[in-house]
Amino acid sequence: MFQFDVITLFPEMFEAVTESGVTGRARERKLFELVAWNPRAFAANSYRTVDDRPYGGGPGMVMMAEPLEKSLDAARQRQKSAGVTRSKVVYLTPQGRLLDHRRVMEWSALQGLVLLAGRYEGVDERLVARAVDEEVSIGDYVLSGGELAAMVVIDAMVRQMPGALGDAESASQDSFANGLLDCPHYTRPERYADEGVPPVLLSGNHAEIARWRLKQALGRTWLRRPDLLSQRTLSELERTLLDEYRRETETERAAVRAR
Ligand code: 4FV
Repeated sequence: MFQFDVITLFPEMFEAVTESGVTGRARERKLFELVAWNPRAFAANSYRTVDDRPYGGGPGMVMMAEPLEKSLDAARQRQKSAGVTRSKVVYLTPQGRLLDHRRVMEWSALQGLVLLAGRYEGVDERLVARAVDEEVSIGDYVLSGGELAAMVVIDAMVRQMPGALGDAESASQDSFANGLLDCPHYTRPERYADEGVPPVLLSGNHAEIARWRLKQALGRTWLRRPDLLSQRTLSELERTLLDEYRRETETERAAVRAR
């Protein structure tokens, strides 16, 4: 059972991943456990202070090192007593390296993760230097707290756990599992807003359908995320399919220009 511990001033927020959907079901199936630690419970004074004004002045407040370090110690101790030997402390911050599928798969090989969700302007840097293994960002924008980012990590990881997804669902079909964006999807009705469905998908020819889906995934990755293509070597078939897609796209564009 994978062990998640989160350090957060808002433990109740994590009900979003523990009480509903695929992740809620995975927790019921004991694929993972999540324990939240509130630094306020480790505050040194009766006011349960966990933040203070920034040295050097400026707006906002900074989270104090001590309540966080005590929370992290308790979380690490719990994981140890749960038999976890391979775990990491991850601080969710815009200053971190961008989260991607490769890192999710890397962490999936661990037995536990301790996720530090900050609030205010951030966390005292001395705590980060002492207790954090990795700083990770979910994107170049600023949230009001690290909780949503921590839940993004938990959701992405739980999907990779064997037994988390029903057989109808499979993480292997996910975008990025093969380093490409996903192909388009269609369902009933066969005609919607006077638009049909690509005929190959109604053909029942599974080889042709798989070929079409791979071609669409390659083409959309080429159009929308060429950076992903440059990180990947294409097979002979994939090169052929992408060339087809590019030629067809060029033909369509020329037709539009000619109108
Ligand atoms: C964030 C991100 C993020 C910064 C200040 C919390 C906020 C506040 N975390 N990816 N983007 N964190 O915006 O991970 O404390």
